[in-house]
Amino acid sequence: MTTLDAHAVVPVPAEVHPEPGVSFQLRPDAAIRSDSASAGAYLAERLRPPTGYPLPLVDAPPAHGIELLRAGAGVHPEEYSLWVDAERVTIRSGTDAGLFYGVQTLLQLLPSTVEAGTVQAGPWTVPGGRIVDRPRYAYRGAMLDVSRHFFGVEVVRRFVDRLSRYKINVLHLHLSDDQGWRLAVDAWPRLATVGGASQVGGGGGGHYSREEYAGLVEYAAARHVTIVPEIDMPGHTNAALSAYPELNADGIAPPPYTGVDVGFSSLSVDKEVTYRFVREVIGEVAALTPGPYIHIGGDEAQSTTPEDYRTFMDRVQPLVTAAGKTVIGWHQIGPAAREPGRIAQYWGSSESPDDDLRAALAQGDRILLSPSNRVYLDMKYDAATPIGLDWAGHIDVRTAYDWDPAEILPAGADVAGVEAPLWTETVETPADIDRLTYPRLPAVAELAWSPQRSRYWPDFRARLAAHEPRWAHLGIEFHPEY
Ligand code: IFG
Repeated sequence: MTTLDAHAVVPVPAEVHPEPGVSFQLRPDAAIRSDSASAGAYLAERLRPPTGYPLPLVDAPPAHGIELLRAGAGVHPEEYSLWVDAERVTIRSGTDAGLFYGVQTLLQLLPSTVEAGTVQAGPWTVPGGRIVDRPRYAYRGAMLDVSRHFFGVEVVRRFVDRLSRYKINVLHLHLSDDQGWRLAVDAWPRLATVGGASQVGGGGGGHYSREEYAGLVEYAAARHVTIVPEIDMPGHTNAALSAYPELNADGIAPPPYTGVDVGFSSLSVDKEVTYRFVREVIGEVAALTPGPYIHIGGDEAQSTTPEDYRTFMDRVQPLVTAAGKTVIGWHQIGPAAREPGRIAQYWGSSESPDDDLRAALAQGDRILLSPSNRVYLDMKYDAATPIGLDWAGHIDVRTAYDWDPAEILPAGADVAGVEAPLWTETVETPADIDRLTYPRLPAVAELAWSPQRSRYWPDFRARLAAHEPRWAHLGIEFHPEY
């Protein structure tokens, strides 16, 4: 990279001001000074292995090195600036999150060998100049469906660590569905032991203990990723119904389900035990979740009459508010009474909004955009993609990238942000996750972070290609054609 504007940073920063003739080269005598202990430690942990330099954390401004300063509270809480001079790189932000994002940008300005786990030859050079950057949307998410196929904490941690490099700040965990219940609930222990014992195809399934879930929350928070847990209801509930006969209208528990159909299950709207179940589950999940949201699903409730659906949603949404959290639901929740701050997650086509979305907009919901023909990561890239589905169409990287979230909804709609779901009916291994997620998730990350005026497919495609060596160092088995 000769000058700063020749960078390959993803997401592309809002402002890049090169200073030709100036460059910074990290030397073995460099030190790090950080007003934020967590940001400083993170930067040191990322730089020491590939450089082999000691990179001590110091209290005074280093003669040569990197400074992370809590200063300059920008217009946006995640805003940061990054200055590159001959002897010093200085990152400033009003928040730890902003410093973390400045560090991600700095790491992407360094050679891709910075992602290697072993000492690499330098030089570790960054061209001079200044970057000022801030996100377009506050909610920049990915969803992992751990119900259809269960993935243990190590896989989820790796998923989080990688997406945080692209300034994604939400992981939505789809914790329950017909095929599996994945989080232990003390008041209803059979949910995990019976409801979590299988998965699509009949494999052993699994679940997170309360402690494992808390560990995931902590791991994600250290990377400024908020966990949004989803307990899908009233549909997509066969796993819960198979664990507790009393939850079923006829008092008979259905067998565990290992297929891939949807829409056949429903909680019993007219049984009081249903509402005790929902209240106690939401209470335990909320107590384990520091983030502001609980997602209650609400999609494909084809075995619940519209009247029952409204009755159910009008009774359970206040339980989320009572637990101190804000409701997120798939956009079918739109017609139901609105709880304060509610977010409707839109998963229809980007070309044709539907009545439920219009109802959500009319109620004043904030909209989280997940148009299935654009960002459903379980869609095949093309007909040759060995895994994935195609009901929403094929999604190549350009399809995932080349749209404007502001154009989907009527003017004035309140867009909370963008989220890319990865449903796992056909996703069985970590390599399957990698193949469908990379490179399309970085495309969505740029869509959610960068100004529309800075986004241009040929430029993005070139920057993306420069990330392949980074993915190779990280062991990401990415999809190679785009
Ligand atoms: N739609 C279902 C998902 C999953 C998906 C697969 C939503 C909100 C199809 N609901 O997307 O459970 O089966 O692409």
